[in-house]
Amino acid sequence: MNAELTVVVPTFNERTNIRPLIAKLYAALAGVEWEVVFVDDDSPDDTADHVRSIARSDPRVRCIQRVGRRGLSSACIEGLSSSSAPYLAVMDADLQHDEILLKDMLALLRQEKTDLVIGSRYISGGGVGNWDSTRQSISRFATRLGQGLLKVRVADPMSGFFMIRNDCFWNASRNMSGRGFKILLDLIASTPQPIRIAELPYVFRPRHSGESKLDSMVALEYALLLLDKTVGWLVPLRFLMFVLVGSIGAILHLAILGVFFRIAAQDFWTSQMAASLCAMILNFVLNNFMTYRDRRLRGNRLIGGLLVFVAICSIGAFTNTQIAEYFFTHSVPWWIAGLMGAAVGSVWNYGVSSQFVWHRGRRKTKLNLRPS
Ligand SMILES: Nc1nc2c(ncn2[C@@H]2O[C@H](COP(=O)(O)OP(=O)(O)O)[C@@H](O)[C@H]2O)c(=O)[nH]1
Ligand SMILES: [Mg+2]
Repeated sequence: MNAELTVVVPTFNERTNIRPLIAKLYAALAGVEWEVVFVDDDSPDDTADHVRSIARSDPRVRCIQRVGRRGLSSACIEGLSSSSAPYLAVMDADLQHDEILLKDMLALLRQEKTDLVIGSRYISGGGVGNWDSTRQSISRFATRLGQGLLKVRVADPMSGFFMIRNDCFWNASRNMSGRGFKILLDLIASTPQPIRIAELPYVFRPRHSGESKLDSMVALEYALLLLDKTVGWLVPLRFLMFVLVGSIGAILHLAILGVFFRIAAQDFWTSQMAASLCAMILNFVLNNFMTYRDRRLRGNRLIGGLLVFVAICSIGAFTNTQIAEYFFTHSVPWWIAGLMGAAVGSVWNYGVSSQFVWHRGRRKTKLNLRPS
């Protein structure tokens, strides 16, 4: 079967929604050659196993199971990248998106006058269903921010329901940040040339079963996506986050130093060591939670990561003071000398820890050395 349409569905703990969604796709896409790819981030409820068991007898169904990674946008990108169909759709697993729209979206794309069709809650005929007024206001505010970023007018750039031509996705994919939950906004902001966009209305339905995965981090992830799309070309966003976290660490460092040295009357060396250690631990925790959220260390790897991080930062701190002292003794004003030391220390800490603490996808492979 050569699929004309691939529907990509990101999943995390959606086991109970899989069969109902597939049934709805069958009904909505009768007469179309389609396939569905579930991209699951190793859900504890074994969604991926469930999808594979269905896929064994249904060639329209595929599963990508990602281990050790989380993220709605990056999951969608991986699913979209796995398709060779000319048209690609993204929709949620929980039946909140109206699958009836898929055929109309496809019909529009087939006419070749449109590159991207969005299922929109914010045009006439669309709606957000039973959201309370706070959630509506937050969503409208976030939508306005997103619209400010885009060069084209889109009523619902935060929608998670859309269909796009395969070549348009690939044109954008290299510039996409893959952060957070707003893949559509990321996609439109990443297209090298303006694309032709249409919007079709639908009403957002209540979740079929299970729970929403979106937590308080959504706002932070969204802010990061907007930052990445505005200043990301100038300074890597991770570095900005790293420096922000480092600044929080520096404030804690000073506070603890003050407590140990002035209040607890410890000697300066002991106070400074205690303050440094606390600041490094705080920095490690915050970086693990925010800067490297997508590569977060867990369990045993957390302790090993912390030890390596402390070792790297100790070298960074030593280099920092050496450089600052060198410039200071060469008549550079104290604050410029201090900043230069801090800049070199930060770049060292960032560069080395991203390689040795939060490196990307370098896994140990078990070698089977037994002769066969
Ligand atoms: N692969 C993957 N899917 C996710 C992740 N977070 C959410 N999802 C899926 O993305 C879709 C939308 O998430 P949902 O929790 O329903 O968000 P809400 O509709 O805004 O409450 C659902 O199908 C989720 O299962 C994630 O980290 N990885
Ligand atoms: Mg949902």
